[in-house]
Amino acid sequence: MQSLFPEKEHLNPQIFDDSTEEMLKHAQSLGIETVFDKQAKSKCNFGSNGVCCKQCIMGPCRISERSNTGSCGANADTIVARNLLMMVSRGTAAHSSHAFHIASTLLKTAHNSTSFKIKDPQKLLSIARKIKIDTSKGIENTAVLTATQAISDILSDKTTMKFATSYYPASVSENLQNLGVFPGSVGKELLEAGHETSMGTMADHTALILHAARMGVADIASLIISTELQDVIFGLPIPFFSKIGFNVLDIDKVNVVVHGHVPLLSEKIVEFSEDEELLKKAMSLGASGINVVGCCCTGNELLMRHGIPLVGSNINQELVIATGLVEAFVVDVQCIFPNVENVVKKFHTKLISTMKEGRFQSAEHIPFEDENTDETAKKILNAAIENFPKRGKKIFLPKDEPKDMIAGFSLETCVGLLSRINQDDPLKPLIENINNGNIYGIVLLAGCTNPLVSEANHVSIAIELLKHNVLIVTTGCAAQSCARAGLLTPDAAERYAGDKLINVLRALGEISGLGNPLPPVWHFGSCVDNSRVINLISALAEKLGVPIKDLPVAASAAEWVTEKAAAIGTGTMAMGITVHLGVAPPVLGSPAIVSLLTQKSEELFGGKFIVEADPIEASRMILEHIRKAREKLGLSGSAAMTVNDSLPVKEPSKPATIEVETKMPEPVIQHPPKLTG
Ligand code: BF8
Repeated sequence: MQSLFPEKEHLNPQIFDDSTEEMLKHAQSLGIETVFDKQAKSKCNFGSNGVCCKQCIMGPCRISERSNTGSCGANADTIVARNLLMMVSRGTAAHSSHAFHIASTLLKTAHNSTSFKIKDPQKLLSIARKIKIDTSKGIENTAVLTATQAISDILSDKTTMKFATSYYPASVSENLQNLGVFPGSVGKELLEAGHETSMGTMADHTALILHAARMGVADIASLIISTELQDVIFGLPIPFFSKIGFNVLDIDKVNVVVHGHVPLLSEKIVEFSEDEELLKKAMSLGASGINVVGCCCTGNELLMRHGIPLVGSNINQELVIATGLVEAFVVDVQCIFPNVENVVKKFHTKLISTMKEGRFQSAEHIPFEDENTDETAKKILNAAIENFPKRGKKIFLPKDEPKDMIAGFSLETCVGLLSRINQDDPLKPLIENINNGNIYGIVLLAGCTNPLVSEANHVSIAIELLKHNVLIVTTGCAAQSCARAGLLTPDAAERYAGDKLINVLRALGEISGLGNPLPPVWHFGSCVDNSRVINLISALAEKLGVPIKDLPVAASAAEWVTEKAAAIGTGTMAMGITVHLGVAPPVLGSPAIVSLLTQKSEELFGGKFIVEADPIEASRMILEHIRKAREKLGLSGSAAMTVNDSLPVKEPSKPATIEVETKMPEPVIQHPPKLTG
């Protein structure tokens, strides 16, 4: 058979984890094309620079040596800025549609018309107090008012989003208001963006970029709505031990993969996977049980609240099916490659779509409404069980065992843990350790895994920064990369954390009851849960009384792929956080836009984009950014460091300032009720 990978170079053995590479070879042997082949063949360089315009039928036009404008005279700056605003808008539409769905579900749940419950009334009350909603008329009424406010933030004709004004630090809101980039409702922003980017309307590239920033800020508020209200319905994340890898699929069980982002139905699939009737039926057909595993962010959501194992991130989705072990591949919305339709045709796997926004020509569509999630979950599990006897002989799993990990961090987890040190002022120990340099800075590793970049970048950056005592928090597919590299384990703390950070992790591990250091990389959940990190950073800024832009923090999206990542990155930057991108955004065709995003933005927002493909150089740039922030705040340990400094890792030079109580509380990290493997 002709190889699908005639140019082996892009399969650099260093850039894939062994299991992914093994699965890729297997898929290749079956003649299955995946994103790895397709991207190399399809990528367009004009589009990459952002100078392609498809706004009207005089075109499509592109800026090239032959013409420095489109047919209408739109120059590269206008075209690039318009394209970027449209990209950020689509990402925001995806996130706010998710937020709208969750808010509607909470509203219906409060009216008792779903089978969901208000699982965490305390969280609901804390949200309501934050957005200044009356809580005096009981939980249901508070839920109605909170959900209604969220819906109004998404769809009404307002001038400010309450979830933004209430959650962002005052200094951020004030700066955004002064710049005229504080969002009205998301719907209003989307409407105006659609209008401005239509042919012959906005031709001021600065105004377009400022609108992209405003849209990004609205996007972050949408993330906050989704995360906060999901916690109300499903409960807060709990730190869990779990596993990641293709081998979380179980040869003896009915395997159900849940993939996408909106966890409403998948929560029910997990719940009913333990239903006695269904288990009996599975056993009657020769299976030993039902095994639900997660892909992408739906997977992250279930991991955070139930410890459900992860089978893979965005670049693994086709390969998961190529194991031949998946009875049902159940998708909701976002980041689902249409190619999964082609791959399932080679196996017995049923592709089941469940939401009206995410349909596929040949998938079985089993839609759910909030009112019928129980029935839909059971129907899907039945379909998976009945498919088990049809499993073929083409099954394959890589050699490697799944990797262990600990996940389930959030602002509440951190405060809960730290309150065991200082009950009255839980953030104080964290701040003291940032002040004295035991924690040199905090960096968020976020975003996707990209087949062109592959997986090394998140991991390489994490390892470089950890050596320099930077605490890593992570979300989305980036978190899964780190997990597959074993960075979400106590062993990784001993191996990679710098000589000061390790002390902090050991002390926290002790107070958590883990008996080992905490992992040096903290999994904060799905991409929507980037809001948890924003909330943590906002809490630190408010506690210290400094703007976010002055904190020794940064974010990195080393392998970003999607419009949603563009929206989150833009919003994060506008809030004052410097964001590293490992893949250039489609703006290089306009030096003016490049300058706006990488330089001028720092004057306006305090945050800026750093674009650097090389992970080691990117780490150096991030460290330099943190060093300057520390210097400005007058914190210790601000001397310049290079990533090549070989820092001692094991023995502490100075004890961390975390005092550990002599009486150990109960462990906070839990084993999930069931784990495969
Ligand atoms: O929202 S990291 S590929 S799965 S966009 Fe998608 Fe990117 Fe993965 Fe989750 Ni986020």
